[in-house]
Order: sequence, then C-alpha cells, then structure tokens
Amino acid sequence: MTELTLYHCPKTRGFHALWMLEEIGEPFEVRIVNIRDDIQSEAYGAVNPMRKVPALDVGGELITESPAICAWLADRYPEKGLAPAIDATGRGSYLRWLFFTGSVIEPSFIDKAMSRETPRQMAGWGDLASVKATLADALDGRDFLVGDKFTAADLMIGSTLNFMMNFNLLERVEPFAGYVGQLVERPAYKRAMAREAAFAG
Ligand SMILES: N[C@@H](CCC(=O)N[C@@H](CS)C(=O)NCC(=O)O)C(=O)O
Repeated sequence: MTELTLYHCPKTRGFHALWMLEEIGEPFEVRIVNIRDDIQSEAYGAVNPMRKVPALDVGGELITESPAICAWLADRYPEKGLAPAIDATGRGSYLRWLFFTGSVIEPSFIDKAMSRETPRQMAGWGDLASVKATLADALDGRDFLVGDKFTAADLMIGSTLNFMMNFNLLERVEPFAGYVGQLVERPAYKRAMAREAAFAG
C-alpha cells in the first residue's frame, strides 16, 4: 500500500501537489474529486472541511493547502533536494517564497480578477503592482528563486504564475515567461501534465 494519496481535481490548484509528487518520484495514488459535486459530500468534508483540493493523505494524516503539501513532501524526502536543509543558507528565502504564493500572489491576483482594489494598508498582500515588481526583481536574470537550484518554492511560484498567465491575469512577459518556460520543460512537470490528460480521458 502506498503511503501517499492525493485528492485532486484536474485543471485546478491540485496540480501544484500533483507536480510536486512527480518531482518526489515516490509511489502515490490519486483520488479524483469532482469539484462540482463530490467536494460537497460528507466524506470529502472529513478530508478537507474547506471543501477544496488538493489534499494529501499521508498514512492517515491529512494535509491541505498546496504550499504546506509541497513543504511537507520536500522535508519528508530530503534526498530529493527540493528544499534547503533547515540550517542551510537559503532556507529563510525558500520559506519566504513558498509562503508568498498563498498569502501574497494569490490574493493580489484575485483582486485583479474581481476588478477590485483592497486598500494596500489593509491588505496583507499589499497591491498587485508591488507583487509583480518584487517577483520581477527576484527573477530577473535567474533560473531559480533560491541559489542555483530548483526548489519547492519554484514549483509553487512557477505553477501559480503559469496559472495566472493561462487565465490572462499576468502578461506573458519577461522575466515571468522565461522563468515559467524553463520550469515547464522539467520531466516531472511533463509527467504531471500527462496524468492530467489521462484524467480528462
Ligand atoms: N488554499 C488552497 C486553495 C485550493 C483551491 O482553491 N482549490 C479549488 C480548485 S482551484 C477548489 O477546490 N475549489 C472547489 C470549491 O471551492 O468548491 C490551496 O492552495 O491549496
């Protein structure tokens, strides 16, 4: 029996965790949850009371929130080299960027999608212009956010920026386009995409 079971719906944020599992390369199972109906079932409410995908079942313990799933996997399998060690230079930057997706990038783009502006002093994420400028500065002339190695932070940020570009919420311009362009060439990304295609039948 595999230790890892991913609750996932194709073409959703569940992809972050699917890609991460492919990067890890350990056996895992996928349970498809239809976000139109299955997600409202009592059974799924016990998996994630927020009724969102993804969720990762790790031998009975349930982890939700994509960055938490990615962080847990990177730390559980340190030999895969997807996170700086806890005492290594770069660990702080890695955590900063890992948290940046859920707490800063996502809400700022949702503001844009909803054509609204949250006053920046009230918004923990500041404003979209600052978010884009901060990311552009961090990515300018670099392949990865932390040092010269791909980490789970690149996966979360790259996957999120890719979503934003696909939904026309982020312009396909440098440095974002080049950064995402090289990440989607990774074999694990392609394996995750092949699974998505198979799920879609
Ligand atoms: N904060 C969550 C967000 C997950 C999320 O928003 N999932 C969406 C799919 S993209 C979902 O499950 N929606 C179903 C619903 O709200 O009914 C994470 O980062 O994992």
